[in-house]
Formats: sequence, C-alpha cells, structure tokens
Amino acid sequence: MKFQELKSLYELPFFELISESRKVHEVNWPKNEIQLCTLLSIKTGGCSEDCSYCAQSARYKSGVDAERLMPKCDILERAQAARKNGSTRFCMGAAWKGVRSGTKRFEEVLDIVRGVSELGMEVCTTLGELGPEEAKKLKEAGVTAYNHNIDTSPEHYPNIVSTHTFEDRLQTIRNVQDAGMSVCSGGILGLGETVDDRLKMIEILSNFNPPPESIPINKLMPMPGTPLAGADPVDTFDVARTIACARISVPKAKIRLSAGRTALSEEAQALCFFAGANSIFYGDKLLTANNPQTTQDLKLLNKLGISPQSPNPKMKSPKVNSEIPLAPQGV
Ligand code: SAM
Ligand code: DTB
Ligand code: SF4
Repeated sequence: MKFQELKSLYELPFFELISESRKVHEVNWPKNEIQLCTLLSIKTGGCSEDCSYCAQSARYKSGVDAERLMPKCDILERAQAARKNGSTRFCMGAAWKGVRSGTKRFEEVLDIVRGVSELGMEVCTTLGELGPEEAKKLKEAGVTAYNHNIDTSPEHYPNIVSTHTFEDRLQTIRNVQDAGMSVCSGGILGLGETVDDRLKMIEILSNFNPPPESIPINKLMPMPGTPLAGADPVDTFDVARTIACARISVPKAKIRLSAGRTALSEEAQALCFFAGANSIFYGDKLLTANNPQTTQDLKLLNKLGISPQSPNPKMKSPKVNSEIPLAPQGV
C-alpha cells in the first residue's frame, strides 16, 4: 500500500478507521481467535549494538547483565511448559548482532531449534543479522518464522541505531525470505517518531514480497539507563490507529500487540484487538521486561469471548513472486 493511502486512512475519524479495519479483519480472520506466543531470551544482555531503546545493549547501564547462551535442556523445559500452558509458538531471542555459520554457538542454536521443533510448536527465532547460509541452515533445522523488525522509518532509523543500518535489516529479511522462512517483522511506537515515520514503516512492511506472516507492534517500554528511558508514552489511540493501518494494508498477517501491554488497560487492549491485533506474547516475561500474568491474559480473553489459536507447525511460508524484489532495495 502507498504512503498517501495509509495517511488518508490514519487521518480518518477514529471510529471510521477502526470500522474499516474491523471489516478487513472479519473477512480474513473470521474465527475470533488469538495467537499465543511465548518468548524466551536464550542469550541475554551484553549486545554490541547501540539500539537506543534496548536494555540489552552493552553500552547502557540498564542493570541487565550479560549472560551465556542457555543450556538446551533448560530451553526445552521452558518450551514444554509453554506448550502445556496453551502457547502455540515458541520464540527464542538472543542479544547478538548476528550469527555466523561454522561457529560453535550457531551449531548450538541449530541443535536447540531441532529440539524445540520436535515438540510440535511453531518455532520462531530472533538472533540478529543472518546471511544466506545461516538462514538456510535455520530453515533446515525447523525454524517456522524469523523475527527481524525494521522498527521505524528508514529516515528515523539512524536517530535510534548507529551500529547497523536500515538496509542491513532489509538484507537479513531478504535472506530469510530466500531461505523459505516466514518473515515476522514490525516495529516500535514511541521512539520519538512522527506519524509519517510510522506510516512509512507500514508502507515498507506492506510492500514486502511475500508480505510478512506476522507484524509485531511494540509500544516502547522505557528501560532505565537507555537513551530513551524518558521518552513520552504513545497515546493508546495512536497504537490502535497504527494497528488498524497494518491490518488494512496486510490483511493476512498476524498483527501482534507485543511489548508494552503492561501499560495498557484491559479496555485499551480490547480496542487494539478490535482494530485488528490477533496475536500476543503470552507469559510473565518478555526478554528482560515484564508482561501481564498469564492468568490475567486468559481472564481477559475469556471476558472478550476470544479463544487461543491452534498451532500450525507445518505452516508453509508464502510463495515468492520472483518478478518482484523480495524486500525493497535502497530505501
Ligand atoms: N537482537 C535481535 C534484534 O535486534 O533483532 C533480537 C532481539 S530484539 C530485543 C527484538 C525487538 O524487540 C527489537 O527489534 C524491538 O522491536 C523490540 N524491543 C526491544 N526493546 C524494546 C523495548 N524496550 N520496548 C519495546 N520493544 C522493544
Ligand atoms: C518483538 O517485536 N518484540 C519482542 C520480540 N519481537 C523479540 C521483544 C520485546 C522486548 C521488550 C523489552 C525487553 O523484554 O527487554
Ligand atoms: Fe542488540 Fe537486538 Fe537489543 Fe539491538 S535490539 S541492542 S541488536 S539485542
């Protein structure tokens, strides 16, 4: 979808916008279900990158210590517990700039992925930058989807991160698409961006070929010690408007109301679900930050008459149209 179309949508009176997105949602997601994903930080802190929102960067005194890669047996235990709790996707995150084929740690990750995929859950990983070979190996090991966010517009990105570029992010996404994994890519609201930055981000995501399988929308959780610790909170209606635009422009994507739900009331979350969000991170912890308690989430879903989605570990990644570039070049 083009920026101008997104802008016209975003500027509609609120109820008109969410009625539009609700219509698109009901046609594409008629089942009134929500995907529950469990997140686990398998390697926390000590990251070389300087993403100014992130508590895991080694450059900031956020109080998050650098840890080693978790042992496989502990990870499998957590994945089994997540499955027992009704979660259908297990997403493993690592605070790395990226991974490289042939290294001991990458071999360890591949072994962990094989173990989790045998549990019958959808496996997602977010390990930073990937080259074509790493992407192929992760796919072969059983990764369903790879999370790599573009986070904001290309124009605003250099204000947030200096150790890698927006184009580097797109290159990894292209490698993921080429390897046949589904792409999970979205962004953060609350980085001091303008509405235009948010819409440019959605424009780029909606023009991916194939479109992203899931789109996480994070609301900045200001982390002590990071440059964005004192950032102004994003208004709930802006979160809902952004979700509505994402729903309309990528009708088949799972839109994940991701980090920041602890700062949203039940009513605010319900509004976001109405506007088109149909996936959440489920579990008391995100990577380093808190998430609502699982009992609280189940109560909310129950009150809203929404049921958890069943898993689809054999999910096929969408077909690539080879005549169109996978992700845009040189934006
Ligand atoms: N290192 C990998 C990377 O950068 O892709 C994976 C982990 S990284 C923490 C994954 C995503 O979490 C980021 O792209 C960002 O969208 C989100 N995130 C990180 N810290 C956040 C915060 N304080 N508030 C909201 N979202 C955050
Ligand atoms: C995503 O978009 N959000 C998740 C997941 N992908 C890896 C991470 C949220 C992190 C929130 C801050 C923290 O826990 O440190
Ligand atoms: Fe490292 Fe990812 Fe955090 Fe950036 S967002 S500092 S790459 S863990």
